[in-house]
Amino acid sequence: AAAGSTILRPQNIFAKTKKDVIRLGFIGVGMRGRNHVAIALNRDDVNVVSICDTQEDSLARCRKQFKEKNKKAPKEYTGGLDAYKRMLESEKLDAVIISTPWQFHHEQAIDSMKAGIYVGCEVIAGLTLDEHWDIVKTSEQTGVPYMCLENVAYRRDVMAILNMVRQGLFGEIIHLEGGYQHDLREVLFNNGKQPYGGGVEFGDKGYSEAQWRTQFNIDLDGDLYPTHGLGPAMHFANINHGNRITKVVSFSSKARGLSDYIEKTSPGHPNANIDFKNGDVTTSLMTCANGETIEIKHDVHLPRPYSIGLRVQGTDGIWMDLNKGIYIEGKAAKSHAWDNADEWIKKYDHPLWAKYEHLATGSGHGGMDWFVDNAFFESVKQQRQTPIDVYDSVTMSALFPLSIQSVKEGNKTLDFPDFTNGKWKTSKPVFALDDSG
Ligand code: A2G
Repeated sequence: AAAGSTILRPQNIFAKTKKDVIRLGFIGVGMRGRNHVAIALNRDDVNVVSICDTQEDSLARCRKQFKEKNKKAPKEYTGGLDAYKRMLESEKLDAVIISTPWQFHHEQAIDSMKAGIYVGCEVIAGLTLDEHWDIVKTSEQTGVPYMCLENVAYRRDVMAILNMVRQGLFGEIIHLEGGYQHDLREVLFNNGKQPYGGGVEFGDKGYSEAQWRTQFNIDLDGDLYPTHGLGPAMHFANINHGNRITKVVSFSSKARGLSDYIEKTSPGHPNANIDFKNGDVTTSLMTCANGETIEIKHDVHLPRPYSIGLRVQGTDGIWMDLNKGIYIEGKAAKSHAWDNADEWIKKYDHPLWAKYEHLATGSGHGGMDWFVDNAFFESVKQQRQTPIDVYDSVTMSALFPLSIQSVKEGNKTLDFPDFTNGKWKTSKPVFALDDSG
């Protein structure tokens, strides 16, 4: 049956009856999908009824997770890229989590929304601007919430700083920075047997992310992974909730890091001759309706320790995660000197972290993965809008196609689309303002 035609069915999301236990399915149970599976299997209010993947290796590892937790084995869907469609048709799911290669997110999310199923989708929403608009329109037409499972906004320090921003400690927000600054060389290349390093293969000869992620760095020049920086930055500036991003321009450096790495790791390997188009450092600058600027970096090809590089700056002070420094005028220990941010972060710990730390501890990325999944599951249980809604989700992701276009057109300044169609003017912030996140 054609995609989208037969999977339409009565939409349980309009039932509006709260659910004590939700029926969850997984599209993609590779490494990232299985992180989410682990969180779901720890809960009594989530019943993971089905999983879908094209690779037996991933299904086998996932199967093991259920066994180890003494949970009922999920129904498995496999056998091709369309297998997920059978899952959407056959299972009465309340929600899906999509953790597949980027090129599949858009279609899988659209089909899931058409089937009336809440979508929690890994970053990013789509490859083109049109695909981002499609997600918005389908969510609006079906009434089905779509949430980007962007986790950095739930990082403990980030939430404490958001708390401080909301309490006015930084004064009026003026400028924000962030980015994805992570040496991905051992993620993009491996020996086909292990997820990280050990060789310089990718594509058919690679394993895990190297099978698909690397090709984007060959084909596209721009910010390929904007949400870890832009997602949290958006909350500091109330983007889509009283504010919006209006313009964007991007610049990319030359691309040397990946071929240099291949040549150093495996001298003479032909992969060093590949023409990687993705510049080593891409910088995007945005302006907002309320006058703030936002700078986002993508920096994943060069040797460097990991950092998101967040900076929040207002009329009363500044925080940077890089130097763990904070300075609030009149309150800092010394003038013109950084305070250690740790004390401030402790003092302004977000109530959600204080309350749920014990449940989040041990889950991925320092616990923030628990929070993002919890927010999604709670929204499904309560049959309500997700705290990161479809507009927020596509906004943080749209820098992917926009930066590519800006770089391609000679660093042209582009209008940033208003996905909310004016609703940003009256929409109030909801993120992390109540118990469910
Ligand atoms: O590296 C990190 O875990 C990233 N997450 C994740 O998005 C992915 O790119 C991964 C590479 O395998 C964060 O930085 C929070």
